[in-house]
Amino acid sequence: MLEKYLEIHPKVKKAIDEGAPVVALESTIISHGMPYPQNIEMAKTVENIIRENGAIPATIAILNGKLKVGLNEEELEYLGKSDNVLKASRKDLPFIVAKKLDGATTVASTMIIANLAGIKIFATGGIGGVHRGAQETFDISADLIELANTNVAVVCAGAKSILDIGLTLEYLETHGVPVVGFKTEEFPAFYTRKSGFNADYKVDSEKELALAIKSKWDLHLNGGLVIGNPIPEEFEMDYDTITNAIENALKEADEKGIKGKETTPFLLGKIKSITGGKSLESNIKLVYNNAKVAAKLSVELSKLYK
Ligand code: PSU
Ligand code: MN
Repeated sequence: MLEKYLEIHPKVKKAIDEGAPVVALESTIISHGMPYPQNIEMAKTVENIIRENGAIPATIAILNGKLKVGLNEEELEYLGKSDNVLKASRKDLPFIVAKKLDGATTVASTMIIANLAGIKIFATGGIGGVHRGAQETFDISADLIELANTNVAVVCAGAKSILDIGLTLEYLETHGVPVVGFKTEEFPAFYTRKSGFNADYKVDSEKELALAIKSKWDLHLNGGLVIGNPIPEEFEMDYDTITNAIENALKEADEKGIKGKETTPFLLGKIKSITGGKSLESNIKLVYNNAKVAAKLSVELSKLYK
């Protein structure tokens, strides 16, 4: 049945069937999270970093209505260049598939498709979360609900302060999603290493983390994990610069009445222009750092499942 919908790249399929390490990657970050041409350069480099660290990359997207797991260069370039690629979260999947459209997958929909394909580890930049002012707007990313339900571990650089980090962590706690600090006590804040909030657990190695992930799913504790891997110090942004940029971006989004799925891409674009591209540079570097940890983690996890 699923074959009708799912198209797994032969190299990825072989790795999954053999229980070899595979890392899923999202495509909203390519189509809506970063500008051209840096997005394509980032997408290709991330895949190479995963290979260099012993795993097979599987970038996920929807092309012509097919759920694609593992893309070729041409497909990556299309996602980075085209204006016809829709931002696809859980709610969008059925329509993009049925209408044979193209969609870039968010954390939520990448988790769904990775899980259908049998991939357990996923690397990205940042997760969606509870937005600031959600008490009024109810803007809570579908990523959090997916993390509550779908068995995929997500390596990210924490949550940006365009979100309410405290409320995001509360939401995850309520839904039983472990929030892990990779070699840190503190949950990172994407552009900066510190957020002022603690992770639930600090782990010091990929192996230690793999053991906890396997235990979770062995115990039928369904749902994902959030692994917060701080941006390397040398690429971290100045706290005041980024805070100021975020405040200004939020103010402009409010004035322009930006809502719903447009919110995150709008804020990211604004922050980039306010910081003169510095935020984009940090964003790219932290994704590379997450790809490395995710690849090593998938190597450790695959040993446990052998
Ligand atoms: N954060 C980033 N870059 C991104 C996103 C989040 O730094 O590209 C994307 C991810 O795909 C994430 C999505 O899943 O935004 C969340 O969107 P929303 O808040 O509309 O659920
Ligand atoms: Mn939203």
